Amino acid sequence: MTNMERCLRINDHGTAVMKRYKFVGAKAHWFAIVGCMIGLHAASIERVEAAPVFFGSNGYEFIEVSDPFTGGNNSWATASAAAASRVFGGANGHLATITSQAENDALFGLVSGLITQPDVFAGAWLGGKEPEGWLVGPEIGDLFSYTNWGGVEPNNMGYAYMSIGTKNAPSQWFDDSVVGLGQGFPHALNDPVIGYFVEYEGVAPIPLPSTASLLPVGLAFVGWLGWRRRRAVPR
Ligand SMILES: [Ca+2]
Ligand SMILES: [Ca+2]
Repeated sequence: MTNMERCLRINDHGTAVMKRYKFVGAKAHWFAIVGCMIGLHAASIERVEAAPVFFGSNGYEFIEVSDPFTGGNNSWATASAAAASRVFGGANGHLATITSQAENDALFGLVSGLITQPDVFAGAWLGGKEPEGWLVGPEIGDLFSYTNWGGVEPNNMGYAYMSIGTKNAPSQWFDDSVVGLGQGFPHALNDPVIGYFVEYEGVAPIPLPSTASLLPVGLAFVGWLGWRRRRAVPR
């Protein structure tokens, strides 16, 4: 729904109120709509996107890459740059850094159920590498504290990714091998990384005011215009 459509709807509800305050007629109708649209526009400036999911005060999302095994489409470096260029709530993202089981669970929760095919091994990049530890975010330079390696991992001194498919230790971590284009590049069979997790630090959600609460903005604008008109009338 566009802002204009929202305001037309709000204004229909507000007609009775406008009549009570004698703001009737076509001009008042349009003044109210303009005021409403100004209010909606002001609200939208502060609005944060709804897509990322919150865990604590951080936002998280999973980005699936189309054609992830072609060239550098989904290399760790490409994914890291893409994550850093994303903005949510005024904060730039970074490849997710996982420092607790709860954070791991929250991230896996973003994708569990997304891949419904049985026996699919898929993965999503994280912001670290073995043995260096975290390479991005506030933990940059830190060795891994919490880890969730699966089976024999880490066994390749590679970039970390989480298994997000339905087999091969879902929610556990792997480090990528040199098979295919080399370290940091996914491989359809060995390291089937199809996307990446983005984390945004310290972004509190700012809910968009309900459309009903914007009615006073429109009415206040009408009132102000009416006051100006009355003042402008020659006596
Ligand atoms: Ca983190
Ligand atoms: Ca490995």
